[in-house]
Amino acid sequence: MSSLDITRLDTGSAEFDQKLHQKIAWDDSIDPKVQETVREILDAVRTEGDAAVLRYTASLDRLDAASVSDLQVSRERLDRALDAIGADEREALEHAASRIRAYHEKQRPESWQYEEADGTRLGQRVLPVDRAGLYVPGGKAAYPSSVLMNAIPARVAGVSEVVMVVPAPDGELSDLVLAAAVIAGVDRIYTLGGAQAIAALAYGTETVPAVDKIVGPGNIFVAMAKREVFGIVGIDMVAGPSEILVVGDGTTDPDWIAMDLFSQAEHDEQAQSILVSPDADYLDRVHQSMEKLLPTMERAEIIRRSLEDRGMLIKVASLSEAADVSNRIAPEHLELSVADPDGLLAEIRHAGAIFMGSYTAEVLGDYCAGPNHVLPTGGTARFSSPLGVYDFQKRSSVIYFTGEGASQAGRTASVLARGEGLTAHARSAEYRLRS
Ligand code: HSO
Ligand code: ZN
Repeated sequence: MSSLDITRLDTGSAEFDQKLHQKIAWDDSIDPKVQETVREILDAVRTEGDAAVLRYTASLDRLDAASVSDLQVSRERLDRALDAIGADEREALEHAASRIRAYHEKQRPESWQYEEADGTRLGQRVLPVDRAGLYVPGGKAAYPSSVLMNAIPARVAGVSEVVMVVPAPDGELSDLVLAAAVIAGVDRIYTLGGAQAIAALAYGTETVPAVDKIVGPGNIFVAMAKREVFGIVGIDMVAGPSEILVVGDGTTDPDWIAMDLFSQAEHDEQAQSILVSPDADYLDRVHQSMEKLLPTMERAEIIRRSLEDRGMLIKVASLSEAADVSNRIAPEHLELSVADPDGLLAEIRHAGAIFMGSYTAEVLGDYCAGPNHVLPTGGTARFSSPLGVYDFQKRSSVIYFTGEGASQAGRTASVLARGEGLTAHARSAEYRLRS
């Protein structure tokens, strides 16, 4: 049995606060070298368009093309991808897509309007952005599930065109990613990656259309490029490492909890997995399960590093205190693996997604429950929400005054305008007053 050195904390101990803080913190400082490189690339694509995109794609992805339109994935290639994947994979993608679609349909906000006695009408109109860009990482971080999670809400929102970019280093493309894109209803795909792809989507080039919003995960260059173009276009978020916090009262099989913690840890070494329980014995039993199961994992080394660097087993005095600890962390994923999850839910204030009871493992939410798996990380669940239909829409206020209404409101506007020393404002209102 290989020993696993995972941090044990007790909320009753004097150094609990400080140790918790240390473990939660992660380095999100901006590397000036990355920023400089990214700014150079953004600038080149903004001023030179396709030519710069082709140059960076040749040098960084070793992918030569005569024109950017040659980098658009053809209909035949997409059909080949659909044929190449297994029937079970195709069915699973379709099943997941339909559940994700059904859930997101419920999110569609309605436009509204109300009328006052004098005929004044006030409303809010909700409309989709015209075009959305979806970044999909290449290589081992290319998750077909993320293609579904990002593209489907855009489609449900009514976005007219969804453009996807995915790097194809040396021409290599994942059939599952392409199949997911077709099933999710992506309109066109370019094999582009890195900051140059983000630049193309943000500024537009002769070939790649400029989009209004860019979503999707990526490496530090992509994350930095998204930060830099924010303001010219909207972005979803700049995500940190993924996290899970499990609250366990001892009712769930320790092997199940161990594997739930592993499922987050296997994403990458910086991912964070935390178990909180009022039962010290249970923490021991889950720890033993982890030691037993770790050698059976394909990604054992990543899991070990993640758990030893950032993992925690926290002993609390009660389930209420577990809720307090969770609220302080505001985890991306929270499993309430307890006998009465509904009772405990009432005490939870901040979490990206909440998984209720022993059977509801995070993995179900990662793939096919229906809710989005793009969630606020690093404690940002205190003020932000899962990716959703609303991220691909914007609101306009609609205001209609009758003569009567304008006369009433105009008096107020005129007084306030004169108070601000803005005479044109005041007179614009006063012209419309009825004596
Ligand atoms: N747990 C990840 C999503 C994911 N898991 C994709 C597997 N594939 C972040 O929520
Ligand atoms: Zn996952």
